[in-house]
Amino acid sequence: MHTPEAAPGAPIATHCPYCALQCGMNLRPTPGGDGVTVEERADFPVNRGALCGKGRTAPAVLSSRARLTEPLVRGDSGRLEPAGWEEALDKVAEGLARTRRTHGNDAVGIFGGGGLTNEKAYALGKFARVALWTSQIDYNGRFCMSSAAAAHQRAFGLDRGLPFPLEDVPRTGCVILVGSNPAETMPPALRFLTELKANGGTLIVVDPRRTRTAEHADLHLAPRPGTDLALALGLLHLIVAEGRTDEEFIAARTTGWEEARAGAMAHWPELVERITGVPVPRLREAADLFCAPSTAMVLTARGPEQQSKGTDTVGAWINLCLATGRAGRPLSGYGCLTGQGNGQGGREHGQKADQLPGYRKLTDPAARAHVAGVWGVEPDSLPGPGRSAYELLDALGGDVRALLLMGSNPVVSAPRAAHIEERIRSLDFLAVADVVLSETAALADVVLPVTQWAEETGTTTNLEGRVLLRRRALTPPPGVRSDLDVLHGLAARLGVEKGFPTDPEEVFEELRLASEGGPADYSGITYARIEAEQGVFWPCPAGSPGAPRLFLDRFATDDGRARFAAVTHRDAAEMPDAEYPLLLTTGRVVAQYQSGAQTRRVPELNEAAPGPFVELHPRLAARLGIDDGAPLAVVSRRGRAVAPARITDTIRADTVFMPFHWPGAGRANTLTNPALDPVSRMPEFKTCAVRVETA
Ligand SMILES: Nc1nc2c(c(=O)[nH]1)N[C@H]1C(S)=C(S)[C@@H](COP(=O)(O)OP(=O)(O)OC[C@H]3O[C@@H](n4cnc5c(=O)[nH]c(N)nc54)[C@H](O)[C@@H]3O)O[C@H]1N2
Ligand SMILES: Nc1nc2c(c(=O)[nH]1)N[C@H]1C(S)=C(S)[C@@H](COP(=O)(O)OP(=O)(O)OC[C@H]3O[C@@H](n4cnc5c(=O)[nH]c(N)nc54)[C@H](O)[C@@H]3O)O[C@H]1N2
Ligand code: SF4
Ligand SMILES: [Mo]
Repeated sequence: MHTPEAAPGAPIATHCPYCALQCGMNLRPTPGGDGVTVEERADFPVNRGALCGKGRTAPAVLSSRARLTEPLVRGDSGRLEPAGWEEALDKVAEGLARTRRTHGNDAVGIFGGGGLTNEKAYALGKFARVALWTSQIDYNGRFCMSSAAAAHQRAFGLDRGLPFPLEDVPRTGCVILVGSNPAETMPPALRFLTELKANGGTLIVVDPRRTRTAEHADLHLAPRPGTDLALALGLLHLIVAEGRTDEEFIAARTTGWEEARAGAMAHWPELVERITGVPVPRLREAADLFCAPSTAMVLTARGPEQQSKGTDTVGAWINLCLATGRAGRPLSGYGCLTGQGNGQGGREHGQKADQLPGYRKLTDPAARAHVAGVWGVEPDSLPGPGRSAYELLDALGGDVRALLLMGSNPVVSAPRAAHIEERIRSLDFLAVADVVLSETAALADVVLPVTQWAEETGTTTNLEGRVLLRRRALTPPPGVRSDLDVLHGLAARLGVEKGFPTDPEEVFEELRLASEGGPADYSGITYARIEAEQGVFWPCPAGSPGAPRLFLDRFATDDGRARFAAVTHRDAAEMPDAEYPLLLTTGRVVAQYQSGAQTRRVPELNEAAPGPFVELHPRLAARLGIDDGAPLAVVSRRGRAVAPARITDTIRADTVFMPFHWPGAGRANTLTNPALDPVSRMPEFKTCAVRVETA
């Protein structure tokens, strides 16, 4: 049973457990004293009190019957059975140590999550390097914003999703929103777009579906999935041809224009129309709307990013901003709308395969020396970079034989999921820390029940780069421990007695030191400051006020100039053919979150979104003789999924769409293609070839 932390009547100010908007909310202890209710918190500027249904119902997960409240260990019967914490932790430490002894350090893997707090992500990365000495750590953020992150690094020398606060969005002249559906994925953020329009700004939405977001647009472009790179090049072509580039800005603040320009010039409008399906007049309209005002922004999300050319695609959209002088200036620029609760902070502090805290590179000798100093180990003892998320999951049961998983549910969310599920089943040892028995946890040898959100304190960094404090509002049920406790207990059993504190603020104090001087410098941020200032924007060295707006004077590259990307269009890894004539794209609905592990436990959300479906156009349905609601099989080279048809003219006739929130027969990821972007190692969740038949 839960016990509230505050006196009855006193609300605790905190943030939502789910997406990267990290809406502010108050938690008020219930009169009976056994839980909390969510209340409006109007003072937080990002959502000003507004919440979506997931945020409003978040406490239901913690008190759900599905909530794990004691460790589970797979017994001789083959079933998961309740066990004590000492036994469970002993088993995990043994499982990991045995594999290490027999197969070497890199046979032990760790898979983390972008929902974990900064403190947890930091501790998990440190645990891999100093308690297990393994290079094999990565996390689900690789499946999320890694292409935008790579493009950011390449263009600007720094990866912070938005280089400006969301409050700047309504004040710019034009926003191109590419493959982002905030009406479903960040409802309170829709306000920034409606205010933009009320202020006289224009909104262009690029999405193969006329989404609820696209309905707000002045112009909706519906390209074929996987063709955003050509679209961006086509727009730049028109802008160059019409002499609308900002030559002064290009000369003063960028490098690489000639090659980028050549790439765009090779994509004349008629060719782009053929590739994307977007008519030339619509392209011209978009170029006009973008160039007319003196300020403009391009915002991308998973649509253009989750492609095997996601990095180049984002690069092409950044090129458009640079060529028109719409970057590094007030109220203008490129931004990526990061997804998970701590999608930004979770990509900065070392749970990524190639990374040390503070967004430092694991291959940089100075970074290794600095972080090793904070950790009290020899720089040479730190392993090198490991495999990316999909490659790590694909190696399970082969080179990597034991896995500790925290904050992800890859059985549902990984591409080519049936294969990944089979890889997970072939492990010698799997331990999962979770709040509920996710589909992946159900396969584990040991399941560790952990605290989450309202039951613990910790920081997250929202999509704006604003570091926030979530505060504990409830005493967790007995039998449940925090992820930090888990790592502390495991490290001790692996012979590392010190360096894994269980108090989040103590971990944050160490993270400050480890990040000091790095690109994502948190050294000037404290819990007290976050609370006093409604969050603090990094980079924030000691004494700094924080940095809501980046790049206004210089970009973060060595020479201070932004770098154009030399890119040209290429096809998706899999194109439609006679056998698989349609394109499948995947995404989200408002009432479910990710693999659904949490939101499928909330009755109100399940009623709103009870199961998977396949969106298809009436023309396609008529051709196939399919009625609305009839079971439909979608078949790709990876497998077959079955879900009811949802017939709608809001989707292109050559494309079908499935949300990915459910396991079982309707699992969208049974179908998806794990073709990886060569730079970001992002899988191609947004495009694969399929055929559709009656089930
Ligand atoms: N309700 C809800 N909200 C969420 C989440 C959730 O699971 N549920 N998850 C959170 C997380 S982690 C993330 S990453 C964000 C994701 O937020 P979004 O990126 O907004 O979500 P998606 O639905 O994955 O994709 C957005 C749109 O991309 C379109 N799209 C598909 N293929 C293409 C393409 O080739 N090109 C273009 N331009 N568009 C394409 C889809 O039709 C879809 O409307 O949402 C966050 N918020
Ligand atoms: N087809 C398709 N697949 C996709 C996508 C897509 O658009 N299309 N999007 C991709 C994207 S952007 C993302 S981000 C991934 C997300 O997919 P997943 O990585 O599976 O994310 P979640 O479902 O949020 O899984 C988080 C798990 O951690 C648990 N959890 C929550 N909080 C904590 C905590 O504090 N500690 C611990 N130990 N556990 C916790 C939850 O209960 C849940 O089981 O899916 C990717 N997969
Ligand atoms: S928009 Fe995101 S952060 Fe806000 S309430 Fe909904 S899920 Fe939570
Ligand atoms: Mo994500």
